[in-house]
Amino acid sequence: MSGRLLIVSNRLPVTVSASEKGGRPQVRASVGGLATGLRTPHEQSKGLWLGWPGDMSTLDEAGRDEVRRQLESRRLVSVELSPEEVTAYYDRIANSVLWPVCHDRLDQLPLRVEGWDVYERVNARFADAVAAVWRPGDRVWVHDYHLLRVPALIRERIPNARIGFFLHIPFPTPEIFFALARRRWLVTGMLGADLIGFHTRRHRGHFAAAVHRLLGADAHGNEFDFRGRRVRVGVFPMGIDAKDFAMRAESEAVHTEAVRLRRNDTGPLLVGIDRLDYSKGIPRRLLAVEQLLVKHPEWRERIRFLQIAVPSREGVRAYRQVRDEVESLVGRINGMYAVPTWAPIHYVHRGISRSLLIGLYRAADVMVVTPVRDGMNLVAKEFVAARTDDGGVLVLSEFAGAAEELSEALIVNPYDVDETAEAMHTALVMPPNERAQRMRALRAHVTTHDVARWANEFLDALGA
Ligand code: GDG
Repeated sequence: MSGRLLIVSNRLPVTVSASEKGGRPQVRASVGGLATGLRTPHEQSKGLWLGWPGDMSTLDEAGRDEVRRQLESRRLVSVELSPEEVTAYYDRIANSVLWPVCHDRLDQLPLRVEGWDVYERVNARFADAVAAVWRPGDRVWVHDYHLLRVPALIRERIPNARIGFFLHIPFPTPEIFFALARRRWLVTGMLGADLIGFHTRRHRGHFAAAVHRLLGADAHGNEFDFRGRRVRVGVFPMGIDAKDFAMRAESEAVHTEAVRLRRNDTGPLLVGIDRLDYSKGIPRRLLAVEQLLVKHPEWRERIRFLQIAVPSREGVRAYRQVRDEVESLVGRINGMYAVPTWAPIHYVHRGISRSLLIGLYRAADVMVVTPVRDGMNLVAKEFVAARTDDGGVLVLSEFAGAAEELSEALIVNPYDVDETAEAMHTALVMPPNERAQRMRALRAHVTTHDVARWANEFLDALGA
């Protein structure tokens, strides 16, 4: 494929850390799914990646210049935002309005929504940055809910640009999406693209229905005629770098972690790993652990449930509330069932290292992934990729995008606490041959449908 790829995402795939004593600031590559998945297309096309480098307000002018130089050497273009812009565009609109609506949580909407003007201004800044570097033949790939207006804003500046857009979170049913005062404007923003991608058929269907009802445009197959252009909508379930997870899972460092986590093999280990977000279903998951102890008392003083809850978006009130809720449930359940030598729930409110993360995937007897709504959920796929030993059982919510693909998991309705508890029990007593059979089928899927394939399929479709 000729031409460069211009990737546009809210965050650049790096973390900038200010040095303490006026030395040089450090720019380090991030390890997130998007950063990993797009690294190869970014390298191969000799293209550019445009995004916000993170807060640089603690750096002086020399430090900022140094960061810009380091970014340039990686072909990264920074879109710098003021702290006020970040508060309005990122905290208030993206994370406090778009995120809850796309995860079916109208109850989390602020009573008064303010900041759309800043959202538009920041999206225009991203579009300007693209227009400043775009050359004929380039393809542009815009990512996620922070940048819903960017495709149309690029289209205004470069009418013949080839633009792709991918939504990493769910597109909700129109009944919920229509709660947004700016619904038509947002959808029109996305329709500036030539190709719009979703993780699942369901999200694509919701989007097509919303477009039809808001704009009267009908999908012909997977295409719309919109303002004299053809806009295609497609399903591209994102994968992970499965080979890398498998390789690390067999490394010495991970093995050591896994052994340490199993301690003296005290009993079965159930694990949950999530950003501490109300979409991830952690409170009901804790109730399911409690229910497991009530309905199957034989597990008391035997199982351990370890929940890693990575701090997230702590500036947003709803996130402080879910944290309080989780911590009070952990306290209540442990208070009720713990004995001096054992507690059912281990709760860690902190990010962990990658080797501990993969060590946990390896040590878990049961991985519990029960979001009440999730675009895809990469943790479920990473767990599967790491289980080259064919061990472990995945309990997976039907409301994670991943459930459309991972049908050999034990699929549960996370709102049904009793059912989730029963699935945990089934997982704990599953015969080894059934466990291995399910895991092999899951791993075959995750390995063949990896993140490189995801990026290639999207870019092939965009190029077509
Ligand atoms: C959004 C959508 C969609 C987690 N804790 C630690 C850690 N992680 C890594 C995991 C995984 C990633 O973070 C989380 O990805 P998810 O997909 O599970 O969830 P979101 O952050 O909500 O992502 C989601 C995704 O975008 C991609 O489109 O799947 O539905 O919500 O890679 O491994 N990594 C380390 N320490 C931790 O403590 N090192």
